Amino acid sequence: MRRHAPEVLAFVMAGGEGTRLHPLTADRCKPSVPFNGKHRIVDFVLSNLVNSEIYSVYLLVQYKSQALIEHVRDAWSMAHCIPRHFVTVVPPQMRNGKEWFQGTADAVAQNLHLIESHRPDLVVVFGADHVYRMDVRQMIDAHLARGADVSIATLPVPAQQSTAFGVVETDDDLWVRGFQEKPAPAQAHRMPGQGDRVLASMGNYVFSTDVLLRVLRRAVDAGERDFGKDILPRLARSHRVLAYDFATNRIPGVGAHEEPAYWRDVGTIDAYYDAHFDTVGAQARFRMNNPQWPIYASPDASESAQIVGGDIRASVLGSGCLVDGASLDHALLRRAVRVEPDARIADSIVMDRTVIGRGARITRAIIDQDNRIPPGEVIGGDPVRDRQRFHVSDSGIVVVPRRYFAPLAAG
Ligand code: ADQ
Repeated sequence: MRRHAPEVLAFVMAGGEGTRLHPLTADRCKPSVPFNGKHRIVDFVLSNLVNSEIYSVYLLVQYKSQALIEHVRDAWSMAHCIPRHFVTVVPPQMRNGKEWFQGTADAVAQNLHLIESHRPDLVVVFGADHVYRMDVRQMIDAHLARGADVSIATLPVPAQQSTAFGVVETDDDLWVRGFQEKPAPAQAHRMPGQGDRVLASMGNYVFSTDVLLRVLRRAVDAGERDFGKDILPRLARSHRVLAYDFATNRIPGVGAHEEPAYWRDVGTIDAYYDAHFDTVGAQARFRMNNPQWPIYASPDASESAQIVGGDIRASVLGSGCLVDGASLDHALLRRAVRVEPDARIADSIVMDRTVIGRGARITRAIIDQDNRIPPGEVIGGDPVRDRQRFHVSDSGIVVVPRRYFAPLAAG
């Protein structure tokens, strides 16, 4: 039981360009990329913070942030009458010179005045491109109980994935002895006795405020710009840096069961696609719906989905969808998608307001929003043909950009 809840200020790092999610990030930043039937990726971190009773949240944005700003306005405006309850978007304001945020640490360093004016006990700095549930209070409790200066949320991943993560080396008590940012697998520090696995940073940090202020003031002078590349490798040698074991984080589940720990970086097309299908099915690895730990989305005034007829298996239909005599097998349709007779969608994600024309075949594809797929069109299933028109991921997922097939004019 927590006795005195510390004052916590959160920074959510939402400025990532998301080049590996291209073309989904052609005109929106990574955190505002849609996810599942009605969410955007940023909703996971924001829900985790708010469900953890952390209500003072600054969202640091940069690239192509218009969609994200509108989403935060629609989905995350918290009661104005309660002091210190806010999710506020902070654009780069060039307070330390004529430059945008040059990296994650620089983004926070350019906003030190916000920390100074709030005077919290702790500052949490969390990434915005992960699908997960996490009770941040449990990490904070570990940070305080162990007397850490900094805590890094961690979990084991296969060593071949080391180039995508910060790799943490700890002693037996989880004190961090070394930090390598995205090392090659051959150089990555292996977890003792854990097979060929490394301990990965989840990009979520808890800082004691005075430590963070000192570190970032020095970083500005030393030209250090990134937590993963510059700050954490240095702090691992000089400060009490704790690895927080994400596997110990407990989330109440549906019914009597605890929710199994799940975390996924969705920074690539393949990881993004796979994470969607982890949410589908009666035994889904990750359930979007957990009333004990909701993942909030923007309010939705559209009507319920309607199935006129068809053959439908293991699929998700967002509100306002209309399926008329089509076949859906592992199809994830977001809001107001219309599927016309004899169309077939398999192992695919279709985003808002898209129309799948009569008899079209969509296989292992992501169709971004506002497309009108012509009758009889075939997308997916033939990498050579698909590559001539579209981006195709390493594992063969075809991505059709927004408005590639222009929608008909209204009326
Ligand atoms: P990456 O996710 O590859 O690795 P990065 O691209 O810096 O690192 O993104 C981290 C977060 O910060 C993302 O949410 C991104 O949107 C945001 N961001 C990036 N640049 C920003 C900027 N200039 N301004 C504001 N926000 C910005 C990081 C860590 C690794 C860790 C992985 C876990 O560096 O050590 O293992 O996250 O996914």
